[in-house]
Amino acid sequence: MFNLILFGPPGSGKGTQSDKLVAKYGLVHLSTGNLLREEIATKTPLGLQAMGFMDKGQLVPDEVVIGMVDSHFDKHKEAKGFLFDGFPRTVAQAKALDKLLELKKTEIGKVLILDVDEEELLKRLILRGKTSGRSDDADENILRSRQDVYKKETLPVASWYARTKKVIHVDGMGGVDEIFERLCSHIDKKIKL
Ligand code: B4P
Repeated sequence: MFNLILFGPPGSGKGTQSDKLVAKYGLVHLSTGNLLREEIATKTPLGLQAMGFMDKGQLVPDEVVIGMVDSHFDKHKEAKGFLFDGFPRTVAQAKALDKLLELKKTEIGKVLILDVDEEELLKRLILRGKTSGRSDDADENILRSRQDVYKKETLPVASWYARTKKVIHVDGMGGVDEIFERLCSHIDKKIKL
C-alpha cells in the first residue's frame, strides 16, 4: 500500500493535482473538503455542523473530520493506497491519521508540499470564486483569513512530518501539467505502476 499526502495552502492546487494523480496511480482520493461539501449538499447533521465553520473560512472541528475520514477509510478495504488531499490540517489530525494507519498496518509513503506565492493563491481563489458557487471563495476577507488559518493551524503539520524525512517541497507555480510532472517525478521513485 502506498499512501501519499498532498499538502499546501488553500488554492495551491491540491484538488486540481489530486484528480490527475488518482487517475494515473489508481489511489483512492480522500479529500476532506469534497467529503464535507457532499455532507452539506445532502444536508446531513454533520454537513450542517460543518457549514458554519467552512463559510467563515475556519477549520471544521477535529473530531468531526477524523470520524469522517475513519469511516471513508473503512469503505475502501481493497485500496492499493490513499491520496490524502486537505487532510491532515492540524497536528491532532496528523496524530489521529498515524494511529489509524498503524491499526491498518500501513504508513505514509510521502508528503508532497506544494509551494505557491500568497499573491498567486489569492488570484486563483478569486478567479474560482467567480464560478464555483463556493461561499468560502466568494469574499476576499474570508480568502485572507483561510490563508491565516493555514499558517497558524496547518503549517505545524509540515514540521510534524519533517521528522519522518518523507517531506518534499515541490514548486507549485506554473502550469497545471508542468506541476503534475514535478509531482510524478517524486512518486515514480516510490511506486510501480
Ligand atoms: P478544501 O476543499 O481542501 O479547499 P482548498 O484548500 O481551497 O482547495 P484546493 O487547495 O484543493 O484548491 P485548488 O488549489 O486545487 O477545503 C475547503 C474548506 O473545508 C476549508 O477551508 C475548511 O473549512 C474545510 N476543511 C477541509 N478539510 C478540512 C480538515 N481536514 N479539517 C478541518 N476543516 C477542513 O484550486 C484552487 C483554484 O486554483 C482552482 O480554481 C484551480 O483551477 C486553480 N488552479 C489550480 N492549479 C493552478 C495552476 N497551476 N495555475 C492556475 N490556476 C490553478
